[in-house]
Amino acid sequence: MKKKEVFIVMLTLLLTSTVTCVIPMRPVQARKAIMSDDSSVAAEGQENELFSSQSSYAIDVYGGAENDGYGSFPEPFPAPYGGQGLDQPMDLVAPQSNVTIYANVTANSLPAQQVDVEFRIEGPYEKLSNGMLVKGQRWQIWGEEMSTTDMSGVATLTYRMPWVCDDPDGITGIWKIKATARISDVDIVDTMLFYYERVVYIASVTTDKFTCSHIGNLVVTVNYQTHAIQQYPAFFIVALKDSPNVPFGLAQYAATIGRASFCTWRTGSFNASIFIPKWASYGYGSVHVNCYDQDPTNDGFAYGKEYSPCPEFFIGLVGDVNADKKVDMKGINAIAASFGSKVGMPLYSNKLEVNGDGKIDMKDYYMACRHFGESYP
Ligand SMILES: [Ca+2]
Ligand SMILES: [Ca+2]
Ligand SMILES: [Ca+2]
Repeated sequence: MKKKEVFIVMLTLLLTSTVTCVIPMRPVQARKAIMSDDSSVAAEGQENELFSSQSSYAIDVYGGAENDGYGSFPEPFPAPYGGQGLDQPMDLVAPQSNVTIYANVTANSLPAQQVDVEFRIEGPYEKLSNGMLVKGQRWQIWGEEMSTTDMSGVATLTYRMPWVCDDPDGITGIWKIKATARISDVDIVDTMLFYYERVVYIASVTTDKFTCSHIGNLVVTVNYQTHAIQQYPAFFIVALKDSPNVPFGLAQYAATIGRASFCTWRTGSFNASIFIPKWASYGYGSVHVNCYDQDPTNDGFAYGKEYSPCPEFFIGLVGDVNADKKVDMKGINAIAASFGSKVGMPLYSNKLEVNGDGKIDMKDYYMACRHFGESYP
C-alpha cells in the first residue's frame, strides 16, 4: 500500500469512530425538537441525513419539582407534565421546592455530548385577558447557569425556588426557563413555562344563612381551584368558632385535585354541614377553612394560607342585630339607619344582616319585625 493510500484509510477510520460526537463545521438552521416517541419526525430526520449534507440540531428542556414529594409521583417528571416537547409547559412548582431541569441536545437525532447549555430562570409573568404574557411587577432574572451535556446528550440543572420575606406571594405567577445551546455557531433554544404558586387556592367560602340557631346546622360551601397538571391529594378542614373564639364544630373533606390545562384553573367545591351545639356562645362566630396535603393529625401540612377574611355568622335570635339577646326597636332602628347599604359601603355592616345576602334592605327589616319582642332565655 502506498503512503497516500495508508493516509486515506487512517483518515476514514478516524472519521467513522466519532459518530456520537459529530459536530459538522457548516452552520445550519436549528429545527424543532425531536421527541423520542415521535417516529414520524425521527424518520424525517433520517431522510435529511441521506439527502442533505446539512445537520439538524435540537434541544428539549423538561423537568419538574419535588413539591413535597408529590411532584415526582408516579415516576420522575413524566410526560406530558414535565414539559417534554418544544415550548411545552411543565407542572406547577410549590413554594420553595427543589427543581430539576434537563436539556436533551441532539445532532441528527443522536446525543450531542459535551455541549454547553445555558439555563435562564425568570419570572413572574402575568397573563393578560387576551392571552399575552407580560412581565409582572416583581419580574427579574433569578438564575443564569451553565451545564454541559453528558454521554447521553443531557445537561442537568438543579436549584431551589426563592421565597422572599417581603410579600412572597408577589413573586408567584408564571415563570419561564429558557435553555440555549450553541453548536457550530447556531443557537438552539427551548423554553418552558410553569406556575410558581401554592398547590391549591381556596377561592370562596360561603354559608347558607347568616343567622342560625342552637341545635341547628350551618352549611358551608367551599370553592377551590388549582393550576396543578398532575394529581395531588388535598384534605380540607372547615372549623367553626363562636364569639369568644372557641372552636365548636369541624368538618373534613378529602379530595384529589389536579388535571388542569396550563393557564386554566381547575375548580372544585364541596358542602360541609356543621352542627351548632347548645353550648356554643350566643353571638358572632367565624368560619375557618384550610387545605392540607393530608390529614394534619397524620402529619399533613397546609398547602397555603387560611381563607380570609373568615366569613362570619350569627348564633342567636333572628333579628337581634345588636346581639343583646332580644329583638326590639334598638336593632330595628339600626337596620333602618343602614337601609339600602351594600357590602363595601360605609354604612354597611354584616352585623346588621339578618339573611346575609350582602345588603341591608326590606328583607332584613321584615325578618327582624317578624320576630319583634322575642328574647333569649
Ligand atoms: Ca420542552
Ligand atoms: Ca337586640
Ligand atoms: Ca340582607
